[in-house]
Amino acid sequence: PVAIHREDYAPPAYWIDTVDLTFDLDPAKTRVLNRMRIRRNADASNQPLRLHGDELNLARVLVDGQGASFRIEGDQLVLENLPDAFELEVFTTCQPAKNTKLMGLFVSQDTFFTQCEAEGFRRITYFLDRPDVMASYSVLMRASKDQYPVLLSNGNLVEEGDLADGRHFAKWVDPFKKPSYLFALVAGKLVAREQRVKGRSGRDHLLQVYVRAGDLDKTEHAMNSLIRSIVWDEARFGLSLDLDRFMIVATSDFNMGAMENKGLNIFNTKYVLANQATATDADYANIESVVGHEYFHNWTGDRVTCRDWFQLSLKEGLTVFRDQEFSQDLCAEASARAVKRIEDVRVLRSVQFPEDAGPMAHPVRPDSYIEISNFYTVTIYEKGAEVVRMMQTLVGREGFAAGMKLYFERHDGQAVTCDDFAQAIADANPHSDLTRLLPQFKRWYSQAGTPRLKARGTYDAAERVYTLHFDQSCPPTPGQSNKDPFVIPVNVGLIGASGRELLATQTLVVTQAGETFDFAGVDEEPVPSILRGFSAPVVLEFDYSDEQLLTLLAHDTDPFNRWEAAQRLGLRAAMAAIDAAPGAGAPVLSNDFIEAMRRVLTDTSLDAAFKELVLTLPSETYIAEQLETVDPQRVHAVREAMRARLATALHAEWQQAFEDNRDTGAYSPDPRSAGRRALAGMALVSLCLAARESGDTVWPGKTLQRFKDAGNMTDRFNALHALVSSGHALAAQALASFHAMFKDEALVIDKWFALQAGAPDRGGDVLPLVRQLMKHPDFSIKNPNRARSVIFSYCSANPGAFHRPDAAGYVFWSDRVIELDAINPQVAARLARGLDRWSKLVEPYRGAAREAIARIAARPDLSKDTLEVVTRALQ
Ligand code: HT7
Ligand code: ZN
Repeated sequence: PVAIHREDYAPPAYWIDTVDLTFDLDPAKTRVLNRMRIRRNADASNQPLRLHGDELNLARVLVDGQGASFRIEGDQLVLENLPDAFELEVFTTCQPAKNTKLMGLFVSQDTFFTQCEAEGFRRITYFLDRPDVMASYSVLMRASKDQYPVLLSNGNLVEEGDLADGRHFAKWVDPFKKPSYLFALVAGKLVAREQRVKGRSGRDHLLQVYVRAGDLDKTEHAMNSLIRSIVWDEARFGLSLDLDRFMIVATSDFNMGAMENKGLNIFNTKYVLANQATATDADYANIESVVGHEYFHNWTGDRVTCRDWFQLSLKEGLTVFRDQEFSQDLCAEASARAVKRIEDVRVLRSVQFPEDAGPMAHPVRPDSYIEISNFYTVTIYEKGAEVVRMMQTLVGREGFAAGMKLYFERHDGQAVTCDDFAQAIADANPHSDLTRLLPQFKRWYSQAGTPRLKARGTYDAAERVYTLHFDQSCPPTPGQSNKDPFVIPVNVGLIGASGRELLATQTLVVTQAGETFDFAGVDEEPVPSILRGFSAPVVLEFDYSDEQLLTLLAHDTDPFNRWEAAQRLGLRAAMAAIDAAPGAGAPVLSNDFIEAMRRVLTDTSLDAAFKELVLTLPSETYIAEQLETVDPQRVHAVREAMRARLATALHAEWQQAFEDNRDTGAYSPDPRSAGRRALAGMALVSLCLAARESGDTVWPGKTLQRFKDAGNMTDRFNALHALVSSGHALAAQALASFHAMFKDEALVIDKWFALQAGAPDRGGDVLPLVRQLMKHPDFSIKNPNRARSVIFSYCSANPGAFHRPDAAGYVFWSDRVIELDAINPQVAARLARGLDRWSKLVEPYRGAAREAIARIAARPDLSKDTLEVVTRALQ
């Protein structure tokens, strides 16, 4: 397969102004008639028209109503000797029922859906399937009225009616020009929750959330989230809904979370359906942020889109930033905002940082790709959002809003680049550091890798001056051996030894490889609180003493750095235990650390959600990232020992925490109640773990009772999790009753599978269990959610069970990648990322992992998705 390079971008040789599509929908063979008005691009060189296609059966091609000569070259339909402007009619068929890739037009539970981003439209019809070709669409759909009573597409319904033979039709016209990746169609037996709302300017909108008949009682939260999103975007950025009708449709077969098709968002059911009996607090929060994310794309993605797919972060990084801000702004309390920020940073550091250090590392604006689907990554999304966040830090919140306004004034209706976005933010803030440093700042877009920021401090008591010195560097990444310095906004405050804040937050802008900053009028030797709020996506190294970290944990006014201090202490303890000779007998946690955790757990001024985050030890993947070479079993054993120690040493406090937070009253997913449930759940896990060590049966019994009595899914699932993760005998009974209770709720059954596949390994028991789960009648590898709940939960989220000295986990993984690749290459390629960090492993894991990757790479007929991932892993 050939790589596509950003530098080779050229405007299209033709423009497509209008597209009139007629669909005769049939699962076995759908007929698509595509009439386009096309004109030559006067600015481009004179070339043939090359339309993209993928797995289409071509029946007819007419130019201006006449049979035309054409040829098929690979996947392209090529026409030559065309007039400057003409009508092209292409008639094709496709087979939606056989479409297991879930790209293009596919069938899920007897309903037609489309997924066109990034290159799925070419699986529906021949087209210039690239985001800079924006056209006006009209869509005529015809289908059996009985089987497909609801017919939806983008824009407005302009006509509908009955046809002969029990068929009916609907015609939709989208008032906005759009790229083909935003096209959508849905046809099936669906019902909708509806709500009419008025925008700030008084415009009426009809909002609809479409689901299958039995799921209507699970749509209230999604609808409320949509309304909150509309209100927020008007208030924060002055951006209003531009459509009369905005629809969300849920499908249980979907490769990703959701898709922002203009006016017709298609969602994975996981991010729509919720009621208190079936969804956890985390599900509620995810639904709110994904509904927000897709809605915000209406401006950042749909109204202003990407010139080419290298600019993907233009819409994704910016829209993640917007959904993160939305979720934070919905928090009534500052502490809840901080909790959200910590959660976002946790994802960035435990998933994106490893990506940036591995074989798939790429800049936020990549330079090349083989398969664009492989670049829907945490770097494009989450690191991209951090780049936008740094811009906001450098120009201020108001300045950023002004920059957004200018961006839309300049580029509404256009397909643009990351440069255009950065330029608009800078131009709206002419006196800002961002504008002064713009070319250097844009290295965040062009250089991959996570910068290291080494800081050291000196205090001159006589002069009352504290000096902070920074050195920055960035490790090499594939294709980029040397990096130039980044612009790094570093939020800093100073704390006195007794906990008094000596200096409130200031933003330092580090631009050099080495740079020094002085703080005058500092009365005592301070503890620096550096990178407050995680103001830049860097690894900060500072040689804190344990006492200094304990001071920050107890007193920092910045909640992020309070949490960070505990993470540093936990990480330090883990590293020391990993370095110590196995069986040396040294305690895995110091008394100071345990006492600090006791103080946090009993501190009545702290929110439960914050306590839960502080008491969660750094993850195994995060610990592994800090090591030169990784023995995954050692990392797992050490972390488990640390968890067990915290569980037993704080037994009385866990009991109290459970009692204090066990009852949250009538269910509401608000951050405060959710935080209390999270802490009660963590307490149960700890109490069951401690019971395992001591042989006590009281807490497992109480946990089973709580599982039975729970009034909401969060409490029920947390109790089940406590039994399963402590390996208690009562877990089997609870698991069986959970399955019986929720056998008709697919999303809950996903949780049931995931919990078991992700359970701590005891003597190698998880892999046989996973094999058994794959034989369960409810398992289907073709359904991405189900495949993720079993296979990904084991291979990508259960390192202690997956990294087996006998390599059986890796063999299982390679078998599944190969199996999935023939069904759904996008899902397979995600799974194929599971051993990205193989080269850090110690033997025998390293050699076995390499062999498993090579085994996949050696398969003939591998999709380019999976081939790109495994080839890069082996380089
Ligand atoms: N923009 C959407 C991307 C997406 C996607 C990409 C490839 C294959 C399937 C997909 N489904 C959705 C998602 C988003 O960021 O909003
Ligand atoms: Zn997105």
